[in-house]
Amino acid sequence: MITLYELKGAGGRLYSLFSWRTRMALAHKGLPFESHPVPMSDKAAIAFSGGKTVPILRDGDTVVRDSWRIAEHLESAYPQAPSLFGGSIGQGLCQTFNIWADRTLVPAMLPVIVTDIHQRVDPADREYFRTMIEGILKTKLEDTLAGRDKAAERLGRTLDPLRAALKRQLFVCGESPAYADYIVFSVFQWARVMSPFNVLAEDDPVAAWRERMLALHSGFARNVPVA
Ligand SMILES: N[C@@H](CCC(=O)N[C@@H](CS)C(=O)NCC(=O)O)C(=O)O
Repeated sequence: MITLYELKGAGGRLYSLFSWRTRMALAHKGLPFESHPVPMSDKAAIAFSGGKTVPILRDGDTVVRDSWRIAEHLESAYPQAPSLFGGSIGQGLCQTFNIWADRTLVPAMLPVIVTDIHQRVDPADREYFRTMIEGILKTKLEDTLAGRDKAAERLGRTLDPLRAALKRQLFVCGESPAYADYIVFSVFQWARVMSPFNVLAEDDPVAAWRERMLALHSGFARNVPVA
């Protein structure tokens, strides 16, 4: 039995962006799992993992924390199921891409949607979330909201290379999706679950790709509570 510890938002929203990478990886491998959502401030609930963040995967007797390490675990523990990386070169390249996404794409999306996230976290997490995020962004949430249009423009520029790639191929990984697609998708699913703000224009090739991602694995990511 596989259990995924992730974040519990208001109204059953599952908003941990890193956990979406794991969710999609599990669906890709065809592995059933049980979701165990916890409030962000409840560190006692995840103390067994030795850390303070989700996702955490419990796979039989094995506990793995950190979305990248979980992807590596799934790839090596379930080699017969569809591959997440397509071999060792793909795995190395994908790790580089994972770091790029975490340091470039995630910070570009955060100021665009953060005030909406704050309104939709578990009510018990409101103050915890505000303090944490204002510390990271070094601004009050209200000031971040005032700068949203500029942040959305910055996000648009950050997406440029991705947009160019998705004009040439259907998925980040080429003809069919794999883990690098799930890395990027997690950022858009985070936005979709927590924010009504339109982060992509309808005619954007990235929007068409997002639709393809939502259709995967029998609409696995489409059919969840959203903003
Ligand atoms: N590098 C980690 C990042 C995990 C992470 O930051 N998770 C967030 C939720 S998406 C979290 O648990 N934050 C809790 C906190 O900062 O208190 C991964 O890829 O799993």
